[in-house]
Amino acid sequence: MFRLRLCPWLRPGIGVCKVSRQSVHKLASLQVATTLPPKKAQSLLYPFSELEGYLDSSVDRTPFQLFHPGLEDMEKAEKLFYSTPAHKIDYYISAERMDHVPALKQPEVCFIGRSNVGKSSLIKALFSLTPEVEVRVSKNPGHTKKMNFFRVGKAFTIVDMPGYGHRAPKDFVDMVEPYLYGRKNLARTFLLVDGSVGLQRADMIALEMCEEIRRPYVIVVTKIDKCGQGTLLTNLMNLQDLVKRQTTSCFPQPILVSSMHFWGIYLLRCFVAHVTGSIKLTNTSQS
Ligand SMILES: Nc1nc2c(ncn2[C@@H]2O[C@H](COP(=O)(O)OP(=O)(O)OP(=O)(O)O)[C@@H](O)[C@H]2O)c(=O)[nH]1
Ligand SMILES: [Mg+2]
Repeated sequence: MFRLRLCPWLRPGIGVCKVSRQSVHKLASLQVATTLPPKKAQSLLYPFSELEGYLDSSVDRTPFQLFHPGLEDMEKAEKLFYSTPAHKIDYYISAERMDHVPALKQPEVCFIGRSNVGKSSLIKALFSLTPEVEVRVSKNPGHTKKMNFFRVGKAFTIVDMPGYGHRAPKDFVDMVEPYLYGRKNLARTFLLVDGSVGLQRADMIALEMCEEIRRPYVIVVTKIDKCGQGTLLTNLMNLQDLVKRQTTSCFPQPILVSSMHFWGIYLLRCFVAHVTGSIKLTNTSQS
């Protein structure tokens, strides 16, 4: 079912490959993911497919599969996540206030969410093909204190934000709100919600903030490995209901990920590449 052309820097069947002094995670690339048994590969590439069977037949599946890129598009996107001399991926700068934020022309995407929801881990997973890019994660909430900018060549920038809620930096609102309102090149905000615990009060406040800002944003459901499928499905359906009833700027499809197991990482890379205009999709039902 899944067949990819061989990338010169990867050999199939080899779990870990060295592209730098650091090891690349065995599931970082599509090349390896697609050599797994079809069912496993399917759930890595399209995590919603895993849950679909548990949904009542009356539930409309369409909103969950609006963005459903084919392998060719995911492969195109993945190439952007390899650092080369001509396309360098690196940590650029950290900013505490809007006037410290670098003036960059390329489209930008940012990741916001409660402290500990998995923002930095998700960016680390996106960059797992370039492990020399250091993205710091911690089990202690409130770890990321500044807005951290990572450049992906001249294609786009990814911004890791501090979290809100428990142990958030006290100037969180002063730091993040002006950015979300004022950043001209912001192509998309990704609002992360922990799929294993569902929507919390702090998530509702963030969602209201995103609605007030009226710029396009997407909900990413994190840590989907951390709970049973029943819990995840309940949390997902509650979220979906809220998105349908109470949002206007939110993309109807929540993106499901596990940074730990790489579920959904390939699809999210493709989404980021797409919304920043870095690739032209050949095969999806919607942009
Ligand atoms: N099981 C599981 N744990 C995860 C996943 N993603 C992140 N974690 C764990 O969640 C904790 C917080 O991860 P971070 O990525 O640092 O969270 P953050 O949102 O950046 O947190 P702040 O910077 O404090 O706002 C760490 O212990 C991670 O290992 C996941 O997909 N699955
Ligand atoms: Mg962080």
